[in-house]
Amino acid sequence: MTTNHKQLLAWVAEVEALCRPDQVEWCDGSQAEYDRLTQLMVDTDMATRLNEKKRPNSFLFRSDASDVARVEARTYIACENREDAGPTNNWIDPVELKKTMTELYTGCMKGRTMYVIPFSMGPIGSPISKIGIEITDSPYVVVNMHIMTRVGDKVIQALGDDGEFIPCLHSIGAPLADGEEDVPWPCAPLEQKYIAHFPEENLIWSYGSGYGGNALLGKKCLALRIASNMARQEGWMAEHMLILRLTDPAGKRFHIAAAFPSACGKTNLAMLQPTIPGWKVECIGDDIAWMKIGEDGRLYAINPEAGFFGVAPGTSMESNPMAMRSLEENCIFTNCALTDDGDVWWEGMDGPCEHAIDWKGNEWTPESKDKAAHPNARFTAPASQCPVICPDWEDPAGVPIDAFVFGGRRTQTVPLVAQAFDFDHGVYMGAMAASETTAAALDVGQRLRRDPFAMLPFCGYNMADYWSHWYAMGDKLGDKAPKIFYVNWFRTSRDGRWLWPGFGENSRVLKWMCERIEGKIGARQTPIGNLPADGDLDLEGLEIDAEDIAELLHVDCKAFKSDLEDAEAYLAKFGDRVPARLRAQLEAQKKRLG
Ligand code: SAT
Ligand code: MN
Repeated sequence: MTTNHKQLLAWVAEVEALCRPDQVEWCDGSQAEYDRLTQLMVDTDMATRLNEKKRPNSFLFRSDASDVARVEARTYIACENREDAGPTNNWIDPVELKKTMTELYTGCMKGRTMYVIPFSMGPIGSPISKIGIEITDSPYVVVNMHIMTRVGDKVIQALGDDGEFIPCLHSIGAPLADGEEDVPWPCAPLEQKYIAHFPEENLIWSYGSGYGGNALLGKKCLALRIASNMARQEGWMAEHMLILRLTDPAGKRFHIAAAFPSACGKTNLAMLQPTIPGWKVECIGDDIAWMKIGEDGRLYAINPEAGFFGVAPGTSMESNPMAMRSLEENCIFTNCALTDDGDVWWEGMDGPCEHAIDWKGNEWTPESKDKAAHPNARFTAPASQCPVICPDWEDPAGVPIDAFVFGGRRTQTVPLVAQAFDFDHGVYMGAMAASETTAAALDVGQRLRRDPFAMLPFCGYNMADYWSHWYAMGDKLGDKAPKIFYVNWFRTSRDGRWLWPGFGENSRVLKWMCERIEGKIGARQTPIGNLPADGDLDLEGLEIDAEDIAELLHVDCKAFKSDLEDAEAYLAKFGDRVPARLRAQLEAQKKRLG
């Protein structure tokens, strides 16, 4: 299919002239294209085809050991004024960055094919969707984008001759000299990696990495960093949230959007199998929500993605059977281990593994010092393969959101669940969210960090302005605004044991939220929010010590008080851009804690 879109043709020609690939291919999104490219990568030893009997049409990739996760220190917001990026983003002057990156891009695709990928974030034709064009020299990116987004001719058609698109330029940054042999995972050294966003022109430039959110530019770069900025300007929301539908035994539906940092169990919650009889969860999305106010004044959400890019280690029939069943065929695995019978394996998968080739390509046995799969090993799976995908997951109108849930990984202090007193207090809860860091970004170290709304690495503008935008949305939504909750599945006892069983049992907490939304039950008011009163949480059939429950629902005012000092210092970083309403919430919290 050809296009007459002048601006698109001009941009592609300009990039071709700069990057000098050997050839240019426009991606049509077809199965034939997917099959041809995966075969090409098998033939050039970039990919391993898995055992057709065990996992049909699926492939394993091993990345370079230096290119295994998002690189936050190399991720930039390049806008004119540093203050507009704010203290949580790496800022560079756009003119300077363009100069540096233009030099890097010059001739960077030599010896390679340049792929032009037209993609839609969100169902094609939805008023909430956006079109992007990714140019990349990585066939791995092309096949992942096939799964993660809607790719090809249908997008070109929707774009027409003058439709709006977001240009996303990506190069692995590894040109090939004449006759030079390629490596299985070409990429550039760390100091040449740049994941750059130009929010003033809705432009993305990424160089040097082939991994995940650094390279699949529709995901974190477009759907969060650039989209969050567009959303603020246009009056909608782009959030790092899963979306699920919960149906109660009477058939009443609730839609929940929940924000947790990377690798804190969003995929598990999105596909949860309730342990309480009669309740059902269906998945709409596991990572990103785009939300607009509908004609009835409620907030409607779509999942802009078409697949799951999930953390493999820890995923099992026990922890997430619906994810496991989504992975049975047509999937891409990255940095998992390869078993002797040509299948994938990772730590925490059901059943042991006696021998494998690890993610680095070395022999591995349970005695080996290293892990078989990288802690940030990923699967790329079509969302349509999930057995509990919601029948309305591609509804262009989206689903009406009843509740927002925030949370993180906190082994101490934070109780199992608390409801915000009102929307303003909920924004305070989201803004003050903190989490122990995970392997999804390895360059940040292992520690507790504030991660407001789980957007710390993904908010494309000043975080304080983002909080103001939340208040503005709350005002527009008025009494139709979703109710707000804060959860923590990760509390441990003094001897390091998980206090809450998690997984399917989390449905008990969701049920409590629904009953609160419906006004069916009261709550115990505490200084930090409304908690389930004794007997409110449905614990029937669950074997759990009364002491553990008491601990899980205990509010340690002393610990929260000492957290306040840190919260104040954190807010101070944003100076006078912090909305007065957020400061007022902090003061109110202080008073309540006494
Ligand atoms: O690599 S990604 O950024 O897509 C995954 C994540 O960190 O959530
Ligand atoms: Mn994520």
